[in-house]
Amino acid sequence: KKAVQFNPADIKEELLKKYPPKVARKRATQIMINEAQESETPSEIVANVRTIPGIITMRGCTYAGCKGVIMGPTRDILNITHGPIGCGFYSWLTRRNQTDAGETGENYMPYCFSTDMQDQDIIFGGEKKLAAAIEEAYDLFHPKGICVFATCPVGLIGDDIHAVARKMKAKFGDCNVFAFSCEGYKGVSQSAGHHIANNQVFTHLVGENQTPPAGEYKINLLGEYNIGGDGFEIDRVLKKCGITNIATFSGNSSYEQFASAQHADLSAVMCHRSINYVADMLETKYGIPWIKVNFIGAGATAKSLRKIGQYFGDKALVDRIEAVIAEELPVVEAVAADVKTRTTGKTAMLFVGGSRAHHYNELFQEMGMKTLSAGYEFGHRDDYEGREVIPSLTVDADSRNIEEIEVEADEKLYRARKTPEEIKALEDAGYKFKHYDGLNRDMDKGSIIIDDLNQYEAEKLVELLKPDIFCAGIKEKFSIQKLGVPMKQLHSYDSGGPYAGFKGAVNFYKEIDRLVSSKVWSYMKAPWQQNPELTATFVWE
Ligand code: CFN
Ligand code: HCA
Repeated sequence: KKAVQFNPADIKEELLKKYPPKVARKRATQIMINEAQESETPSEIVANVRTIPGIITMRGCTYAGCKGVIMGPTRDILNITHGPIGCGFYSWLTRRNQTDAGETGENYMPYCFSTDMQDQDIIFGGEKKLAAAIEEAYDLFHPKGICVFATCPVGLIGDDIHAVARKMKAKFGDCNVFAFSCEGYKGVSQSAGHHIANNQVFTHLVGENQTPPAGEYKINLLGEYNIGGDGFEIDRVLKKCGITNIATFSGNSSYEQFASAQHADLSAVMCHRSINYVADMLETKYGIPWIKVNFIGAGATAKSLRKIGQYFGDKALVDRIEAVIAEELPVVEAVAADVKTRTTGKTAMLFVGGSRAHHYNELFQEMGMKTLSAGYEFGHRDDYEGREVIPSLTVDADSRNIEEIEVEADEKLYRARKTPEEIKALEDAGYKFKHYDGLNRDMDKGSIIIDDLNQYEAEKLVELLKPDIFCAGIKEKFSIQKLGVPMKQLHSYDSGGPYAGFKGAVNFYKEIDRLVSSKVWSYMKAPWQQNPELTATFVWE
């Protein structure tokens, strides 16, 4: 099958056609025909803004970003959701973050802790119930840390979760209890939850352990969550190279890892979107610089290892990294050469949270595939356009409106249209420069980049461009498959993984080859193929 030829401007128009004019105008600012090449200024996109009411977004909430994403994968901190049971239950392991209990055997991942708020707690307040839940958890497990997460009703009724946490911490003496005001409705997406989690974990935990861990070439791996075992594969490769990973934020992480993060010499940032705040705070407070890495894709993995080697500049390390790459890469390349005979020229669409659309684009390129359209659920402008300036983001997210903080931070961050004079002024004011490419740079000219894609537009895009594979999340999975197009979850990896590192690349090539080469999807008839006239009519009686 040949790649579809299309005029991106027509596609954009088609996507917007059904909307009322005001909605179409707003959505138009979030759909961009890509122009960005090395020498060009990236096209402008509006991102990190509220979803228009009535649109069925793919986004999640602030609680999900804080509890589910950042703190959830930590194995020996006991996470209590203060709220109705659904919030705790649905953020419990659906993301497929893997854990290995390690030597201590301490692992709370198999448990789901919640205060299970009821009507009477909403009416009379839930603080006493929360204190009792913390006490019960402490008595049963004696963990090093207990974290408390607010859900929507907690903010609405005004329970002071921080006061409860402080009281319980003082009472126990040997357990660090702290809370997150991550009510689901705050901010515009998961992203605000990341920010809140970053600030609290940095304030209450990082730096607690004064004893430097043993090992050479110490790094922190930021923004890696061990989905489908990705972190295990990255750790295998790092270890083989002789690089010591002090703390992963936060796949299979432990309390001690967070507490020791300030002892690292370098932070390697995998998912910039979710953890850039910690990276900046480690740099500002402890002088630990950060670099962007990407372990999705064999080429990207090799490049990232070399980048780490270059930072330390030590010949022994650089040689070892080269030896590891020389040993690992040929196996991967042999599989790539085989699958490429079937995958070259096939097309993909990638719509994932805040960094995977970018990272997986590289993996598809390694298979000779073309990404027709991609975007983030909740990326900010710097994730699209790249980033050049780093301000200090050490702000107390609980003392101010998180939306205000986000807007302010974004204004300083995004790189695109700053004049050389503006950049110089920022430099003079003490901001350090760092180059970090956004999604635009990696996408072909003429591809379509869409922020906060919704269910309607997803189906329309598939109908118009008929990609060979569509990648997104569980909410999109079945509607896309019903259109006769294979769908791969790039959040939870369905039941697969790891896809990171060298071994992960092999897994991914094989999985995608299977999906795009399968005949089964062609037997599905999409509604418009069966009956082009089919429409639904709403009759107002
Ligand atoms: S593991 Fe990460 S890589 S942390 Fe983030 S922005 Fe989510 S949970 Mo889903 S898969 Fe996704 Fe990224 Fe970073 Fe995952 S693309 S939406 S909040 N994400
Ligand atoms: C979240 C988590 C999620 C959801 C994935 C999906 C994940 O945003 O709350 O929609 O399939 O990766 O588990 O992004």
